[in-house]
Amino acid sequence: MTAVSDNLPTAALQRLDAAHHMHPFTAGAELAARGARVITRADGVWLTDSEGNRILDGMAGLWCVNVGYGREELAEAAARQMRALPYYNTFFQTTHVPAIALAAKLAELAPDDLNHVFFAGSGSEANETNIRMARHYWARKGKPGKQIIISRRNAYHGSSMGSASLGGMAGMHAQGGLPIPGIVHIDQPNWWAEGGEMSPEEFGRARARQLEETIAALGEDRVAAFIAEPVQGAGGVIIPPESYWPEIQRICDAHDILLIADEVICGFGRTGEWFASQSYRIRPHIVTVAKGLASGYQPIGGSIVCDAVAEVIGGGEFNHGYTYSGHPVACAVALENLRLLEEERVVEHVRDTAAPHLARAWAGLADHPLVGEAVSRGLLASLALTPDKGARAPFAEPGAAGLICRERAFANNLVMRHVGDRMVIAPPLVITPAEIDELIARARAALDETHAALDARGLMGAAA
Ligand code: PXG
Repeated sequence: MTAVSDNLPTAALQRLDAAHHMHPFTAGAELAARGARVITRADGVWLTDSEGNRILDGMAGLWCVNVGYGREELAEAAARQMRALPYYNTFFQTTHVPAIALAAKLAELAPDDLNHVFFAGSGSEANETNIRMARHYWARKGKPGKQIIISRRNAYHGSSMGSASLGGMAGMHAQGGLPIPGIVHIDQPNWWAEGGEMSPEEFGRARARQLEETIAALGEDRVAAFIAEPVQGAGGVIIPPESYWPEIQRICDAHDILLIADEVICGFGRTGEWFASQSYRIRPHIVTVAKGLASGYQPIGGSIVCDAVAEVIGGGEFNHGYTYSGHPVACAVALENLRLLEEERVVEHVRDTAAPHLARAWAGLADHPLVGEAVSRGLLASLALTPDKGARAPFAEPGAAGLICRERAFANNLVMRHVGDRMVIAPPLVITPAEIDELIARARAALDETHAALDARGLMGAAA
């Protein structure tokens, strides 16, 4: 067989991909027929494909390349660590310098008494850890009945059995016998789609109070924890009303349950603070991290744990861990990534420059006839597509508009994702104001072309 390299023609690469590579969250046969786009290189916020197109990556890979592509420092950090110590475990009373240094750095960056880190290889693994840790915590506290974890519909917490059960994606629960026992879901704070006649603030409080009602119905002595993303990412960048998080915090404090903030997307500058828990004034017991921790240059995740929980868990043996918990190369790259974010003041760039610029420009898309709301928080932004802005109406054929819009964005060399009929972006944090303007121009072109396609196909009808 010829060596597979980017010297092969695109069609040959696509044929081999279709024959042997099973893609996540993809209808394989359909993709095989059409051929996957082959990405070969990247720099800053720009991807290059095998046909030589330059594509603006409005999604930072998969919400993770915070520091941007092409950073030599991260390649160097990986190579240095591979030469010194490519692998060692942290299980049997051993440790190593990259894991020590990264845990200490995360304790310094994370707010309040979040001073301890349990490492994992991904966000899914970290949330598996959180399920076991929260349940084990209460068992060690003499309350073994506190086992239920409350989560939300349309949440995303990962794709493994436990983490997908925490998630509230109906399509995922429909495959493979999910959810696992002991997970209960409440409704999401998505005002645009579900707020009806309520004001956003009334609605935010009402949705938060579902947590209190659910704790009461289950019994406080059966509930271990509540888990949520500060801003839902994969659910469509749902930015909660300002009233939501203060009410959730009050309820968690009042009812003696753990609060787990899943910051896999929100962490490491995405919202203009190191952690979204800081921007929303949330005081979690456990914070899930992954993605931006190493800007996607290495697979790594973890749970940042408060003193009180770490003390209880550490009082005995916690029978849990992964071969790659605290992988030295991943830790070394994460540390170097955090150094770049800090020294180049990337979080301040988001807060003071990029996010305000995006907020203004993105809000301007709300004048487009297809756009029902255009919202952002930091460098997370979304559009609700609608056939009828005034009524906040969904399309009669849900998802078609979003899919067309994603394809039109791709055709304009912009990666913009769709979640049903919401369009979302989360660009690298190093994006410049000029690049944001370019992103908006391409998004607007995609919206215009989508509108024309929907009209031509008779798809502008609202759901009855
Ligand atoms: N929590 C959150 C909040 C996430 O967004 C995970 C946990 C799981 O992380 P890992 O590293 O196991 O993938 C995520 C991941 C999408 C999409 O389509 C989003 C994610 C993953 C895959 C696809 O938006 N988020």
